[in-house]
Amino acid sequence: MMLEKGLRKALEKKEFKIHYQPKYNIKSGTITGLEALVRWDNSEHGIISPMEFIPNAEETGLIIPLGEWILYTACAQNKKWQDEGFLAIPIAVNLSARQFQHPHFVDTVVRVLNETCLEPRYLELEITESITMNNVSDVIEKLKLLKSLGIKLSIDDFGTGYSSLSYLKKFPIDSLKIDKSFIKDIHNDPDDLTIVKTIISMGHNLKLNVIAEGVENIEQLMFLEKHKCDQVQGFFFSPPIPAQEFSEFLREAN
Ligand code: G
Ligand code: G
Ligand code: MN
Ligand code: NA
Repeated sequence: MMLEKGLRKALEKKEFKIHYQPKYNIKSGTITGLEALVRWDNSEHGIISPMEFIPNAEETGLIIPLGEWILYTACAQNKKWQDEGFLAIPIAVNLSARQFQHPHFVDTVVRVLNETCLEPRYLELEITESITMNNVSDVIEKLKLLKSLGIKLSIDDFGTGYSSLSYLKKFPIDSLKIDKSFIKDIHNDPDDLTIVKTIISMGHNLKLNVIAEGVENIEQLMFLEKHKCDQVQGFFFSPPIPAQEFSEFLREAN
């Protein structure tokens, strides 16, 4: 298949790039973390969104080497910033279900942390509800193992999957990321506001940190602050940007 061949070549040719997006504490306004988001910088087509190639990488299994490259690059970059004297904050890496399900996944994470010398508490893994499609007790075992290493865990796109409530109690997670589709009209749509308020209070009752993604304007930010959301992320603050530019955010935070 053409895309698959293209993706393999792109890995060899090092055409993948990682962009970084800051996360902020809503009360203090300080930077509390960042998320790594992959892009394909293709010589012919320019920047290609992961939405266009991650599904194919999952189907073909290429997500295993690509995912490892992303994990390694994100951890190495975070360690580099720490070594340069910037504020130490966790870097969040998105995981595909297939990557998480791979039998060597935990070993890979441990090896990457060792190779990059990044302390586990400065790595956060963002999983989606789709990982629960597989054997749930296996999933819990793996999550517990990662958690015991000191790695942070969060559920991404929260509210868009299914069976979200039963496993919230069973999974050793730290944070819930409210999906951006609920944030979009939070200031106009009473249903969305109800959903967001409910997720925040449920998260807090379960002692979880709650973060809103896709914050694009001040109205959304004010609603989230009023309803005690812990953290925010979105275009209002910054889109995902290259490492070089991100250093400027860290410089300001120091
Ligand atoms: O940043 P952007 O809007 O282009 O991301 C689109 C989608 O691709 C999102 O669902 C995001 O979670 C996913 N994505 C971005 N980077 C990665 C990655 O490194 N690994 C995986 N598995 N998904 C990613
Ligand atoms: O699935 P995940 O939540 O990891 O994907 C995050 C996606 O959302 C990325 O593609 C990222 O580029 C995008 N994103 C980040 N901030 C905003 C925002 O404020 N608005 C919108 N529409 N997308 C955003
Ligand atoms: Mn994410
Ligand atoms: Na998301």
